[in-house]
Formats: sequence, structure tokens, C-alpha cells
Amino acid sequence: MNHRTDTSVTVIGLGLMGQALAGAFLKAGHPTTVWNRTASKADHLVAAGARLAPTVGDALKASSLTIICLTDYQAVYELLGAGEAELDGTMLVNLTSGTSAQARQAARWAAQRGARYLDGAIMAVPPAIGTAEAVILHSGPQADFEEHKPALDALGTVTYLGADHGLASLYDVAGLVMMWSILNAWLQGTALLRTAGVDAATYAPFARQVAAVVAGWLPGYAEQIDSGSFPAEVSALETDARAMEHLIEESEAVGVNAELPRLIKAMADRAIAAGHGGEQYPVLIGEFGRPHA
Ligand code: FVH
Repeated sequence: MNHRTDTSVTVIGLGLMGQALAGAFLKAGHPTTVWNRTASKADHLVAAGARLAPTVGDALKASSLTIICLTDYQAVYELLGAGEAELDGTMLVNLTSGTSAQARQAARWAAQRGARYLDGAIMAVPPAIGTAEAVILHSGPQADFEEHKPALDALGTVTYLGADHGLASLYDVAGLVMMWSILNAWLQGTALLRTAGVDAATYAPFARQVAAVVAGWLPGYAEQIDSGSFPAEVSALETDARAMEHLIEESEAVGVNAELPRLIKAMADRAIAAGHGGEQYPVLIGEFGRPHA
């Protein structure tokens, strides 16, 4: 990664993630100021060269760029909304996890106080911070992102998503649903195979192969969704639904949990009832794109 090391940076919030963020800035050579409610969490960072600000207000004044990473947005308001935190003229990058609505609200809140604001989402665990493996998403004014990207690069693979402050949080949850869906599907398959004495390690390479094949379908399926046309080029939804029934029957017969298979089939059944049985699987976007009554 290409780092410019002269930018002074403040990190507010030294939980597991904030400590990793501050550590990465220090490692890249940035003069780094830190602040945390529980000051002792800064000890090893101070030993590594960080400056511990006596107050959050001092921390905000110390640098041209402030990263904040707290438990949630409520904590951000509690901390930065307190009298001593002067936000006017600061550049805030909020890497606290939340929803898109919370991010947009925080952007308005910051603007009312004269701060420049980028929202962000971290798709990595603390040990990955500072490596290319750490994907860090940003949204908000592009000029602010471009100006501070050389410093933000110290944290990992930083990506700009667009001016809408909510985008980073939306991509974050979109990534989470991919992660949990893949893991849940693998766990369902593992539970089924264990009833026949096949262990998880034996199934894992096969599951990985299936996941890779399905991932390869995504660009073509995305074209169908974006065009709103779902011709059954390889399989119709009603054919898939029959296989879903096998999955439910098998799960019940061998005594494993059938909740996930039933949910999958219920969504397909609704689309079929609405007349989409002859179309291809991505037609289910209609079911995902609205609340379940
Ligand atoms: N850790 C991870 O793997 C994930 C990866 C994906 C993104 N997250 C998000 O990062 C945010 C912080 O997570 P964390 O792991 O650092 O969390 P903690 O170790 O629990 O640290 C929480 C920090 O927040 C401070 N804090 C909480 N409430 C307040 C408050 N009212 N005023 C001031 N500071 C507050 C807390 O301070 P202290 O307890 O040490 O005094 C910690 O610094 C989070 O959004 C994850 O979803 C991490």
C-alpha cells in the first residue's frame, strides 16, 4: 500500500478495532493522537509513539483527520455531542458500524456542527487492519475522501462508494448477508452429511467448489435483475422448487433442522403462485425487494 506519512491523525475510541486502527497509522509513520474513555487502553499505543490527548476536545484539535470507532452511533453522539467537543472545521471519518439511516443522520448532525464527514464500514477483523485484506468502505463527499485517501490507505484496501453517506453501511450489511447465508448453507449441508458419518472437513472442499460455481453465476443473474427479464435459460424456478422439496424431506427424514429449507421454499412458492414459475431463479428479487406481509 502507498502511504503518505506526514498527515497527523487522531483516533477516538480504542476498543479492539480502534487500537488496531491507531496501530496501523503509527506503523505507517503518521503522527497519531489517541483518546479513549478508558484511558488505560492507550498505554501500549503511547509506548509505540502515540500521543494521548487529555480530553476528546484536544484530540479533535490535534489532527487534520479524526477517525472515530465506537460501539455504536449513540455512543458517538454521547461523546461528540458533549460540550467540550468542538466539531467546527474538523474532518471526521466515522468507522462505527450502523445502518444507512444512522449514517445519513450522523452526516446531517456533523454538518450542523460545521464538521466535514465521511461515513465508513470496516469489513475486517482487527488483526487484518493495516493489510490489503482489510476492506474499508467509505461514502460521503468524494473530495473529502480523495484528500484523505493517502492517510486512510494505511488501514487497508480503502474503497469509495459514492456521495450518499448511507452507502458504506448498506454495502456492509449486504456483505454480512452474503457471509451468513454462505455459512448457514454450509452448516445445513454439514448437518445433513454428518447423519451419514461424513465429517465437516470432508464436506468443506465440495461446499467450497459449489460456492465458487454459484458465485460465477452472479454477473449473468445481475443482468437479468437489472433488465427485469428472467428467461429460464438453464432452469425454471418451478424445477428448483421441486429440488427444494427434496431438501426439506431429506432434512426432516434424517432429523436435522428444516427451518432454512422451508424458508427458501416458501419464498419460491410465493413467486410461483404469482406466476413466475417458468422464469429463472433471480426472479425471486421480487420477493426479496419488499417486506414479507
Ligand atoms: N471488532 C471487530 O472485529 C469488528 C469488525 C467490523 C467492525 N466493527 C465495528 O467497530 C466498532 C468498534 O468495535 P470494537 O470491536 O472496537 O468494540 P469494543 O472493543 O467493544 O470497543 C468499543 C469502544 O467504544 C467506546 N465507547 C462505547 N460507548 C462509549 C461512550 N458512550 N462514550 C465514549 N466511548 C464509548 C469504548 O470505550 P471504553 O469502553 O474502552 O471506555 C471502546 O473504545 C463497532 O461499531 C463494531 O461494530 C468491529
